[in-house]
Amino acid sequence: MLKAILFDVDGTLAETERDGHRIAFNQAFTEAGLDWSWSVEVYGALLAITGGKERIRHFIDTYNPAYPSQADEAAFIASLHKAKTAHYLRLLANGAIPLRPGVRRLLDEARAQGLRLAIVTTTTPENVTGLLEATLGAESIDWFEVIAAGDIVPNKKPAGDIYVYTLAQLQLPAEACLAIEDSDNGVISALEAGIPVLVTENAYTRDDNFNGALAVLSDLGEPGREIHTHFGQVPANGFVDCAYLRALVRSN
Ligand code: XBP
Ligand code: MG
Repeated sequence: MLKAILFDVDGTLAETERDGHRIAFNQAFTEAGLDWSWSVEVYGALLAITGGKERIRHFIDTYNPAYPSQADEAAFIASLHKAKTAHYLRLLANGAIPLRPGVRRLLDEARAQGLRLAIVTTTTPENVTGLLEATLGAESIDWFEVIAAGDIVPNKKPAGDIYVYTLAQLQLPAEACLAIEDSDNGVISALEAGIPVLVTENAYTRDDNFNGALAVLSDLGEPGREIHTHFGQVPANGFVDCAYLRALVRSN
């Protein structure tokens, strides 16, 4: 029986990557005097690497960009990433990033029905609270029993660590939970912890294969707004509600 919904953040709660994280990385690069600039396309390729610090390191290793050689590369990346987080938080506070369709509606319904909620993400903790504050108000931070984020576990998605950590915090078995994710990395991570997954895809993840997901939808949908079911059970009401999530978990 479904007891808790576990939400991924980036690409799932909101389309944060292209017009949020990417812009903030570029602002941090410019501020540091680097001529690096991640285009929409390059950023799409870099998304295969989760975690901002890990993404910067991967960029340095594979694209070999010019930059002043550093005695301590880890410290250099950490300071660039800290600046990036500050830029990202500013973008959020300016209202640059809305929630995806159906997110607020589903959260409201889940809370009304006593379903437990958690956030399970690779991003930095401040980015999660910043997004929640900017979109749902500061009080929404308390709607989530667990906010599992960033470096809290040794290995980021696609490793299952962050989901295993969340299950332990919630003290729930994997089968009592449903993860909502937008990417292969997220699906692999949840499945490694044994948690069933619903996918709401987006422009960056459209070509992912989502192997093992129970269903793949365009988004959570809203009454009167069309959604597409790419795979799995079609939402009977035309949008994702708690009854649909329960049916998905029962079918697992
Ligand atoms: C998103 C990520 C993160 C963000 C950047 O993962 O991979 O790296 O792009 O965040 P998820 P940081 O979809 O699991 O939330 O720069 O704070 O790491
Ligand atoms: Mg995601």
